[in-house]
Amino acid sequence: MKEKNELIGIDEAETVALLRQMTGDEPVELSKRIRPFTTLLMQYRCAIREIETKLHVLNEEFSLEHERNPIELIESRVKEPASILEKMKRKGYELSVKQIEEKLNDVAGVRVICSFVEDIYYLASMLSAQDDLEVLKVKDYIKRPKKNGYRSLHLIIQIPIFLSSEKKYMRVEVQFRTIAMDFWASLDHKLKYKKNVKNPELIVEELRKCADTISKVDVRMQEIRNMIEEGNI
Ligand code: 0O2
Repeated sequence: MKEKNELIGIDEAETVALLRQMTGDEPVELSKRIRPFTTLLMQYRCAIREIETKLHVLNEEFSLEHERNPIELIESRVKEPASILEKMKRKGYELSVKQIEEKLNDVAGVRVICSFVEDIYYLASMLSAQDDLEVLKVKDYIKRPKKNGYRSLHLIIQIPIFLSSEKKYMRVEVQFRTIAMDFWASLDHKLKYKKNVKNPELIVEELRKCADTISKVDVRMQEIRNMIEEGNI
C-alpha cells in the first residue's frame, strides 16, 4: 500500500519513483538520499507546532482577560519542495540539505491573521519576549510598507525542538497581518499569476492604491474599537 507521510505532506514513494525515472538510480539508493531532506521537513513541521502552541496560549489568555480573540486565524505551511529548490536556485545557493537549513528563513512559515493592528504588535512583543526562543530578524512592512503596498510584520524566530536524541534549533518565519492586509495579499498573490496583462504598471499602481485604502480602514477600525473600549460611544 502506498503511504503518504501526512506530517510532512510528501509522498516519499512517489518522489523516489519520480527521481528514479529522472536519474535511473536504484530506489533504495534514492530513498536513502532523500531521507535527510524529508527529515529536515519533519523538523520544520515540529518547529511550527511549537510556535502555534505559543500563539494559542497567548490567544486564550488574552481572550479570557479582554473577552475577545486577538487572533482570527493561524495558517501554517512547510514550503513545497519545488518552491524550496526554486528559491535556492534563484538565490544562487548550492543545493544541499545543509545549505537549505543555513540559507532559507522561510521553509517553515506561520501566518497569524489578527483582528486589529494593535493586536499584531501585542502578540509579536509577547512572543518575542519568551525566553526559549530568539528573534533573529524583524521586517516591519506595516511601518514601512513595500513599494507595491504590501503590509505585514515578519519575524524570523529561532526555536528549539526536542527530538529523541538531540535538541535542535529551527528557524520559522512568522507573518502577522490584519484580516484586511491578508485580503489584499491573497488577491495580490492571485493576480501575480495572471499572464499577458496588458498594462502591468497600471495594475501595480491600482493595487498600491487599494493597499493604502485598506490601511486607512484598519486605522479607522482600531479607532472605533478604542472608542468603544473607552466608553465614548
Ligand atoms: P509563499 O508562497 O508565501 O511562501 P528573505 O531572503 O526570506 O529575507 P524574502 O523571501 O524576499 O527574503 O522575504 P520577504 O520580503 O520577507 O517575503 C517573504 C514572504 O512574504 C513571501 O513568501 C510572501 O509570503 C510574503 N510577501 C512578501 N512580499 C509580498 C507581496 O508583495 N505580496 C504578497 N502577496 N506577499 C508578499 P514567498 O516565498 O514569496 O511566497
